[in-house]
Amino acid sequence: MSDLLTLARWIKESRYTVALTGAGMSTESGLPDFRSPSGWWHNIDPRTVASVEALEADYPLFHQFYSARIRALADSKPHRGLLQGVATQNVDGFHQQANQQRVHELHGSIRKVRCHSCERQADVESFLTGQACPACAGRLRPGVVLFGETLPEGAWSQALTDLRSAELTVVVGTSLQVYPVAQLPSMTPGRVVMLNLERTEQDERFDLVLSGKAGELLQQLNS
Ligand code: BV8
Repeated sequence: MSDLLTLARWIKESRYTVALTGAGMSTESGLPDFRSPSGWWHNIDPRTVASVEALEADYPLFHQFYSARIRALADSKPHRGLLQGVATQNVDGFHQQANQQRVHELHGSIRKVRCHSCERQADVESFLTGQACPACAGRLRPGVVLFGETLPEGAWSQALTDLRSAELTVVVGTSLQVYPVAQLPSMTPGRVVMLNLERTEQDERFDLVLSGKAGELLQQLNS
């Protein structure tokens, strides 16, 4: 039986299926991932733009990087998956746009902006136009989890709850290089299937590894 048919059978058998997704889930929607040759930081250390240190030491570079990320959203739209509950590292909001229920945003959202100093919410346009916080003149920033910051507690505990009760977890489009999310596939008692373009260091652990484009494979499973 082909691997795709095996996965289709496992999905049918599973009473609780969860997906753990990464940037590869959005490349077919038009957004680059991070670590592929055309990714946002193929040739750079992400900590130089996506960390608290970067925000504090070189705000113009930080601002330029995240403005480009926010602008890229306008040219992209989600493709539909077949998944029931999703723990995602993605900050693009595409799972919700595709009407997915129970989405746990483990790395926050780039569609929300807040002040880095007083945490007051601001609108995305204020960030894009380079304004300071209207309340305290602090630096505005997107609501993503930068390197060195902790993950949102609610999203993390809900993702853990889902994974611990999952009979099947499908890991989609992630290099699994960023912690603590990279540990999640080992925290579920159920079957774990990896669906990715490239091999990852954790491939040996999975019950099944499917190589290919997420959008195409999920489409085939849907049909
Ligand atoms: C923290 C900002 C506690 C947001 C991002 C343990 C060991 C070692 C290091 C650490 C550790 N624990 C913590 C760390 C440090 C650090 C870390 O993980 N470092 C790594 C790099 C070594 N982690 C942290 O700092 C985390 N915080 O642990 O807090 C703490 C705090 C202080 C002090 C002590 C403890 C915070 C992590 C925050 C990460 N934020 N960026 C943004 O700008 O978006 S990371 C960035 O990577 C994105 O957020 C993204 O979501 C994430 C994961 O990337 P992927 O989604 O996997 O993307 P990637 O490009 O890598 O892979 C895509 C894959 O898809 C590829 O394999 C490709 O082949 C495939 N693909 C492409 N197209 C398709 C496809 N597959 C299928 N179909 C396709 N069409």
